[in-house]
Amino acid sequence: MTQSLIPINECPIQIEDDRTGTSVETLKRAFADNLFYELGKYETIATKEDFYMALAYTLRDRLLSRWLKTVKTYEDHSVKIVYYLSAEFLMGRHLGNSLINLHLYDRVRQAVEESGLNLDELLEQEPDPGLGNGGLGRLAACFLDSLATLEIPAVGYGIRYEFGIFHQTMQDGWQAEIPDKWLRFGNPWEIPRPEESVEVKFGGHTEIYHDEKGRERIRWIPAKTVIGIPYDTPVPGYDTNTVNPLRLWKAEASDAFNFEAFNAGNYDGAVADKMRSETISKVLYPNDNTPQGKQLRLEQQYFFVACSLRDIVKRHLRHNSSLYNLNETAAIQLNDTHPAIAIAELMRVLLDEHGIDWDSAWRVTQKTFAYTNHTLLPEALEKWSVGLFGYLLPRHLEVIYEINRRFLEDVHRWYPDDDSLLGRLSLIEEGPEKFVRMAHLACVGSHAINGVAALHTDLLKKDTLRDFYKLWPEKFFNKTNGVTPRRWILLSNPTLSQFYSSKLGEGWLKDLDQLRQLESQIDDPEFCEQWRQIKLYNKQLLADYIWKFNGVEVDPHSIFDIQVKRIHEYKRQHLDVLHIITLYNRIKQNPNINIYPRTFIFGGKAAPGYFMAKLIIKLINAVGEVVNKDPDVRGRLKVVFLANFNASLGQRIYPAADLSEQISTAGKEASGTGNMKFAMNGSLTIGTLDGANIEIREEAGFENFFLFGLTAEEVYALKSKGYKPLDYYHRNPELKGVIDRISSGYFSHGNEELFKPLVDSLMYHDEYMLFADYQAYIDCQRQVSMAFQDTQKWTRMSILNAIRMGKFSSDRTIREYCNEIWNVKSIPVEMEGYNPEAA
Ligand code: GPV
Repeated sequence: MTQSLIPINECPIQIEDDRTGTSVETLKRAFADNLFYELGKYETIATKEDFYMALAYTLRDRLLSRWLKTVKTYEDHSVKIVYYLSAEFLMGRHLGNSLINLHLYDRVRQAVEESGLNLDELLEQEPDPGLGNGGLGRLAACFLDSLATLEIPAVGYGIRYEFGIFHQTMQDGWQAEIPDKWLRFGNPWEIPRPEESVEVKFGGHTEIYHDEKGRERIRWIPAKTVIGIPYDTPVPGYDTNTVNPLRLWKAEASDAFNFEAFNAGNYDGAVADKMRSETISKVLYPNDNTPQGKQLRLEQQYFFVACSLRDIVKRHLRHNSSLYNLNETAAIQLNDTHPAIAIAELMRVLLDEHGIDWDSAWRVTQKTFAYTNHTLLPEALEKWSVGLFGYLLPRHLEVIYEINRRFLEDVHRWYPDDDSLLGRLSLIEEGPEKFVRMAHLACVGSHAINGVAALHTDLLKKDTLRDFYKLWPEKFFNKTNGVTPRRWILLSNPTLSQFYSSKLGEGWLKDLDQLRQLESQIDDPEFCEQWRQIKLYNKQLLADYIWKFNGVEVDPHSIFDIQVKRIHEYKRQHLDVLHIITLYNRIKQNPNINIYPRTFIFGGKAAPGYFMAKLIIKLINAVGEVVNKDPDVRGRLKVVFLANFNASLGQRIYPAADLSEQISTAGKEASGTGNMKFAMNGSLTIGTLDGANIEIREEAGFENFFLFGLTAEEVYALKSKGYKPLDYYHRNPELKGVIDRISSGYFSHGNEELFKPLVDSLMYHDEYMLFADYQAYIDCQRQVSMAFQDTQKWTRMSILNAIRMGKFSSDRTIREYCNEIWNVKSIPVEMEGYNPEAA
């Protein structure tokens, strides 16, 4: 008999594996073990961060078994994989989400409590990974959640920015930016994979040569090499074993390159160049809906695209002998044009590195890519100067010119009499300076083009991309956005979720349409009363937060009227301010006027270089300072700006809202997704006929939505006939009173200059037509106040909004992409004896 190393009776290994087990006892033991071995701490010297980290490792362990089984399942099946390429992923905190998706929330809470700690406090320790600006980046994160939940093989590819979106603080009512050092304490959710690093080339020139068969070929002689190192973060599905990777690339200098420079005696030069290479993944550009034509930004785009494509091609070639059938194993989705350079890069790889002929390469490329457009703002369409492009990516510029030559030749053949069409469709914008139009590249290189809400897709067809629509109507799709109910209902609003589950079971979390079954209870007073209690409770929690962080006391019985989103003129936060000042002026005129109490809550970041957006933040704070302490107001109006709006703060805010402000100029907001999060949590919307508002209104019922303002068509018509904002100012005394109040310096300690740029821009241009919509907005807000005072009516509208939002689950959106664009199927991941519920 062989002697075992550890006598069996003393063996410390438990029957239930400490890395996968999910009983409370095992979780406690694993938590303590991770604190000791991963953090090198014991209880009495550990900080809250240490405890958070130990808990994060405990969850990561439980993700790993599923993750590896997912990898194995996909390898065995050699399945078709969705590759979601995005410059931004706004994931939000991981810990709470893992607890939810692994069904471990209650048991981990118990384990943590029995360890003498508070779970909510530990959850608050996690830095919010803010690798995105706003809706576009958050959409990518919701999509990854739905992909894993629907058991679709998928990889998210992006950049591991060392600094994500800046941290916003308030200084004297102005926005101040602080760097986001989210990696300071290390990141327990990621696994670096240096063995899978890839090289990315930049600059240099191209040359012609003859290959061994005597064929003329082109090769790129680059000037510099950068290394991309992948960092993988597990993305678990809800209530499945599927765990897909989010693979983010970090840039490092190539040793080979430095070595040459060192040997040439240029040590400090080599070190400087090393830093320059690493700069590529340093920082997220903080612009939303306005591209920055900076060289570094183009370097970022090409960097992550080149790394990702190399990875995709490598994975394909493990099971296939050539790349002619790449489109059978890969569906690559371009999240806006930021990764559109992938079209030229794949062509280069197929042509130059694999010797594939142009026509075959182009066929494979078009079948592999699909493109999502996220904006109608003309100034937001990316274009790169041909000079810069050719300097950084000389071979890609050649490829783009050749794509364009062949494309325009086709167009000329199809429409021989329309010469201006060629100029409009060209991938190159002509003029004193030439530009590469990235949206045009994305359109010609993809088999599918989609907008993100019905109106947006219509306007793309009619306006922004109309010439492409004329060529290829069959390429156009609408894919109305959605958001994940796991984060945006279950995690954000546990009280409402428990209420739902007590009535319906948990099926609604994977099939949000099930909430409609609750419509049968809408006349039950008990049901409605509970609904009100839940909302009031959530409002109280937010009121506590506001007291803690802003020092402003707000009444949870007042209307919580909330606008949170990036600050942008087209989103019209300042229209909301015009309403506040209107009410304030009415009170000043007659302090005894009957005004229902309202709390106006704002949140959102301004791009650091966007002067007008920053001035809007200052105006909100300035108005708040006056209104909040004016004794005539008697607390009936409160104005609060919550600093540093991000995913985590959103989770606190959406459940507490009564009124959701979705007031963009019609035709400007592609979809909006905050609108969906509010409505799902029982807010009513005051909104224009813009983006997904239109579809929200259709689902909720017209009578349960506060609609106002010009339609996109009316905006267009009014613009064409000549819009004169000043006429509105002169004809509307209340509007005049509001503007004059701002101009007088009333909100700026007598300084008449401070808000002049904002006032002038409204009076003399008003690009976004605030004045045209002002009266309709004010009237509609009066309807809101009336409706709120009819408690039963309001409750009914709130319930109907929440339970009719099934369409806006990102699960629905992803199913549509899978069936209509990607042509992929679910592949369940089977785990023997592995049932988290039963454990
Ligand atoms: I382009 N969006 C964004 O957040 N950043 C951008 O740079 C661009 C678009 C947003 C749109 O503004 C929203 O309307 C939309 O809901 C979101 O993308 C997701 O599609």
